[in-house]
Amino acid sequence: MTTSLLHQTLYRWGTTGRLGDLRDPGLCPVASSLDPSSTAELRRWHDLVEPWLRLGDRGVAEPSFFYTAFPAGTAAAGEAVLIRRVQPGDARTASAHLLFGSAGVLTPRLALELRDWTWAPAHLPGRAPMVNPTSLIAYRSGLSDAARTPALRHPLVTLMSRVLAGPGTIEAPVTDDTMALLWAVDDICTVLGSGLRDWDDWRVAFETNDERLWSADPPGMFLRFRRGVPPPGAEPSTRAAALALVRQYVTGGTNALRDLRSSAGLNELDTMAARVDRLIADAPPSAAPAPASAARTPAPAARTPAPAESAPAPPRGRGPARVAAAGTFRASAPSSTTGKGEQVSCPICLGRLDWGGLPLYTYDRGLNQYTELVVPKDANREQRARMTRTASVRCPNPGDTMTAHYLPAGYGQYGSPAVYGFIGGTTSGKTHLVAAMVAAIERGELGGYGITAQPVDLDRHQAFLRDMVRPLFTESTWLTPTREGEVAFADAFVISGGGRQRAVALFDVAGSELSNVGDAKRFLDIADGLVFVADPTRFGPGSLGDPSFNTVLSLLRASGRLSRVSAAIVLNKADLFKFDDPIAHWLTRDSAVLDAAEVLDESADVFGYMRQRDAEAWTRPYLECDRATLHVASATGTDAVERGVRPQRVLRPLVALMAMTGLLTSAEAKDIGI
Ligand SMILES: Nc1nc2c(ncn2[C@@H]2O[C@H](COP(=O)(O)OP(=O)(O)O)[C@@H](O)[C@H]2O)c(=O)[nH]1
Ligand SMILES: [Mg+2]
Ligand SMILES: [Zn+2]
Repeated sequence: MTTSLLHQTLYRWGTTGRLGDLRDPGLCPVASSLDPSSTAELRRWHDLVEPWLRLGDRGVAEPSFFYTAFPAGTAAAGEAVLIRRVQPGDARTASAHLLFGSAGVLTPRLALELRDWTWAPAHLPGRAPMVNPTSLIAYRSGLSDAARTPALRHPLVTLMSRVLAGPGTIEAPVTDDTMALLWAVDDICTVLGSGLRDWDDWRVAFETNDERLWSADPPGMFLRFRRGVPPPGAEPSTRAAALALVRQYVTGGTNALRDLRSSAGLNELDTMAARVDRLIADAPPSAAPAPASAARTPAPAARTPAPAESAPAPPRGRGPARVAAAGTFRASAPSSTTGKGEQVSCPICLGRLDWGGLPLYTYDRGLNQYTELVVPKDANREQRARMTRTASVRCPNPGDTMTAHYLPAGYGQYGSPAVYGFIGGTTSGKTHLVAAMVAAIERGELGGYGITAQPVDLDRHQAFLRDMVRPLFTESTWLTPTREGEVAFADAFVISGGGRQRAVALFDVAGSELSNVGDAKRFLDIADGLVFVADPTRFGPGSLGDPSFNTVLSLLRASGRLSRVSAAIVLNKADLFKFDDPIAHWLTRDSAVLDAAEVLDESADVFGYMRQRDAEAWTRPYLECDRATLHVASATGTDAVERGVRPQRVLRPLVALMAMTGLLTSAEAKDIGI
């Protein structure tokens, strides 16, 4: 009969113990809850665990936890053991504490929960009591939160890729996150395969801090953590599947994994191996979605700096267009190639248009406006080609409140644009942030990342520069508040950065009250990326966070698009908190290099900072969106703009979004925001 009580045995270094004298000194059982009238059980367990009780010459201060369950068909089938081994110095300092019993009770999770239990020292009287796990509740602590923090995402994907490659021993370095990583791996494996026919092979066994030169591997899935070993590399064939699992886990915990298990049709498969095979077969080959018909050349991160475009004189154009009227947005499906030409969506009015056959326009820099292009009848093919290369077409689809706008004649080849929106309450700093980003793009600063950007509609771009950029940068005045609660087009660029060219459109989405929810809804039906602008002056205890964040997340959840949107959370106005740790650190770092590890470090730091400032609610997009990053930035770099603005790190969230939404295709880009 199985019992929920666990036995314990204490081991101490020596030559004598309850099993009599040993020939060579080593760990001997000195106390146990097993029946003292016979040593048979003690002997049986000693023989079972002996391979893992061997000692090295030198120990380490911290204990190591070893856990395994014994598979069916072995002498101890259905039982499991947890060994807490300590050896602060040479072998004589060693002791070990074993808990063992039914594997159904002593699970990997319980083993991890008991890490901080006040384990008895190894010199109790010979008879120790049995251990009741339920009475240890006070000593058991879960790691659910730690297992889902940003810092763990990357090592977890790597480790899970190795796990999915099949049972066997995996070595990884000991870090502060070892226990949390094991927790996550166990959570994921347990949801996928607990109780299945081949579960014995896949249930996680582990040793958390193995300092010995030689140690034995139990059969099945065994994760051994050692000091100083290099981190394992990801297994390429299973990495995408691992990524999919980790994303679900990090954003939605085990509930999300359960949903995945049924939506991916895993429930009908009755072995873990078959379920893992299915996941691998279904996982997309690359982490980042690529545009529908993009030619997939593995693109190395091109780092050719782009020449800065010299800005033409400011024209007398119109102000930034508002697209507030209902019906302006036409939720556009991804572009598809039709018989007569490509269907693309306009990045400015977001309407769908049939490409081809539209009259051509050219931007007249003297007049600062578009004029119809008349190609002389006698122009030869070459002249005609040269003229049309720089020509534009007028979008045939403007909505009722939308003024005429133009797209480059070659626009049809860019497919559907990447649509980004800026979300945040009134005065969170959206307008200044967009302005600072566009100013940086105008100065050619994306070039440092190997990205070039050309404005889509010169007329509109000039108007944006005149109305939204120059006042801030040239006249050193705060921008006047913009209208809130509606979706406003800001600017659009054609981006190339390794991979094919693609248009990016920036929209200023919402204030605190999304007064025009219908409009926001339509926008969110097509948005690929969101910049959540977090205002640190609003952080504090008791706050429910930014209502616009919450509304947008609810709308996305309702439409089932949460998993298709990437998020960059920007801790904005960082200049106001420049002495806070870790803000100070990140403000001093701004190299134009896309480094996934650095982005992750920054995300983890900002996440921690927000928690420390009682701003958990602002981290929701990170926990809920498919891919997400957190950033430190300041649109103006100062509270005293009259003395000049110095934007800090404003392009980093934008570049991260480009990576997360598949515009950048380098290996590094694919790791951003997972
Ligand atoms: N110190 C500081 N203040 C900022 C920054 N960006 C915006 N602000 C302040 O926040 C106010 C609102 O900014 P705005 O961009 O209009 O916010 P929006 O309502 O979200 O578009 C501005 O008038 C400034 O006072 C920044 O980077 N640093
Ligand atoms: Mg604004
Ligand atoms: Zn349009």
